[in-house]
Amino acid sequence: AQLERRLRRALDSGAFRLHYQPVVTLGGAESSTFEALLRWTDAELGPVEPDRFIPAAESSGLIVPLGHWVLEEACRQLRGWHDAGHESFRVSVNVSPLQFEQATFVDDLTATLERHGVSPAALTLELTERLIVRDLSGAQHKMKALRACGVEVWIDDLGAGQTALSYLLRLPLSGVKIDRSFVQTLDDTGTGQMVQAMVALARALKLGVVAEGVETPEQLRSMQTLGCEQVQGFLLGRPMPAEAVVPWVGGRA
Ligand code: G
Ligand code: G
Ligand code: MN
Ligand code: NA
Repeated sequence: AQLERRLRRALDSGAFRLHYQPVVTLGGAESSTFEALLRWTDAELGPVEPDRFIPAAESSGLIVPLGHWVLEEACRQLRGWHDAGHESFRVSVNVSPLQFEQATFVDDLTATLERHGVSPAALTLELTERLIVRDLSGAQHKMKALRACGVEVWIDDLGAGQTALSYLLRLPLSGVKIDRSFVQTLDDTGTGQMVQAMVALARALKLGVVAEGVETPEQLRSMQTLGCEQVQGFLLGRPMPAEAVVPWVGGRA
């Protein structure tokens, strides 16, 4: 409850920030998609981990206004990058089930995009399996509307939860992000085959694939060998403040 009060105050006082982590396409194409990640430094508590405050924001319902702020801020930032000549930059935003389940979610999102003059094609939403399990038909309905307006939807943390694989067939998805636990246990028996199977499934469904949590050159080589076309992780780029993104891209060119 105390954390909740602090969260509410942080939201009112503009204490949240977004950091951006690059999603890198292997073998060529310039990297221009960045995952937006919430950061919060409380005056007394210091930096608070999202793994701690997001569950608190979810259980209190604060995740709804906080999630609105995240989308607003991501669109504002996209507009800034596009205006500065980085028209290819895209942002991927994590959306909590409670926020996605709001009846006005799709309308609010399209209004935010319009207000900032940002193309829907510049935005990806990352949804977790939890959401689909809760309300498959509601998720289908909203995802169809999002796809129709040009916003991509990806499944985050694939393999970490309880998705029935059949759900992947029934949703208008653009891609899947393989949970970092797979990348981090590649030496275990069967993990490589599991990743290969997820990649094959994604290919068959014409979905993109991102391997998350790549921290070492060995992991990068393995994921490449297993057929992952895109990777994300500390080895390639840590989450960074917005102002570090353009220099980061420049440093790779
Ligand atoms: O950035 P970090 O790895 O510490 O994030 C921890 C968790 O918090 C991840 O599961 C991530 O998806 C989640 N998270 C980070 N930013 C956001 C956000 O803006 N909205 C939601 N709903 N979750 C987020
Ligand atoms: O659940 P989600 O995939 O959205 O979580 C994203 C979180 O993963 C971010 O908070 C980010 O800080 C973290 N992350 C990104 N790359 C790595 C990595 O290479 N290793 C670890 N341990 N965490 C990572
Ligand atoms: Mn994510
Ligand atoms: Na993830």
